[in-house]
Amino acid sequence: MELQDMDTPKEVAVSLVLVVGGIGHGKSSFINFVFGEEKCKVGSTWGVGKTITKDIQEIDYKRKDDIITFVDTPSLDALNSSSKFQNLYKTGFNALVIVCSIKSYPSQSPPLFDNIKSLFGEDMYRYSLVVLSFEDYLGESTVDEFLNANSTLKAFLKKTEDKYVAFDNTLDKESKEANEQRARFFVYLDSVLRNNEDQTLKQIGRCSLLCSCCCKCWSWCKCKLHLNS
Ligand SMILES: Nc1nc2c(ncn2[C@@H]2O[C@H](COP(=O)(O)OP(=O)(O)OP(=O)(O)O)[C@@H](O)[C@H]2O)c(=O)[nH]1
Ligand SMILES: [Mg+2]
Repeated sequence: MELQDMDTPKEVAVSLVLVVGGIGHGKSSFINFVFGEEKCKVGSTWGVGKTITKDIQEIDYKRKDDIITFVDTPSLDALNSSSKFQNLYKTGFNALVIVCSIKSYPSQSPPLFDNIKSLFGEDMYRYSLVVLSFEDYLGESTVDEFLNANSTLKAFLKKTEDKYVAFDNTLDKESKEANEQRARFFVYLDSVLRNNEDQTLKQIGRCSLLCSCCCKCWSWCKCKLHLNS
């Protein structure tokens, strides 16, 4: 090894992973579970529409060769008006973890997926993986049976190439089952990160000139030449 290599600190890759989902679907609990300790505030506001997480919170998960920065989020409405979120979105996310509660589905979740899609656009699928939280609510049923009974959700998951993992946030965090659950999640997360390499899910600005490509499809300019940024 050259002396120069020893002096230069190794550059560590940092991936920004946004965790989104409905109020009370277990976003913060999921992050705590991954870390194995309480990093984010958790609480029950079942049915009253109030979010416990008031603004976004970034927490670094250090691995041997890289760092994953998980971003906990409040409700989607609050998220959209958060300047911290808007700044991160301009930088771009390496992955999107959508937390969808088995307990609340289907009463809330179809509009939830529509809202997420309208916030992030069609590009989101290749960055997305879904955590089906509250797996403990399945009781004697299997995840496959649950998905077969919920075709809208099944169709959504198909668009992510079936990147989903059922998750029980109430498992003993030290147990063998908990480690297996974490490992399953990281297999999917790493596959999303690998597939996108240097690309990120980022906000595309509005075209200020209404150039020819906007006029053709009447949508946001994707030529990146005329962005307000
Ligand atoms: N039984 C069960 N309870 C869960 C699970 N995940 C979360 N909870 C509980 O659900 C409630 C809401 O969890 P949070 O993690 O605060 O949910 P959140 O999505 O972060 O909620 P907001 O920040 O309010 O949007 C808490 O009482 C958790 O203990 C799960 O997998 N199973
Ligand atoms: Mg929360």
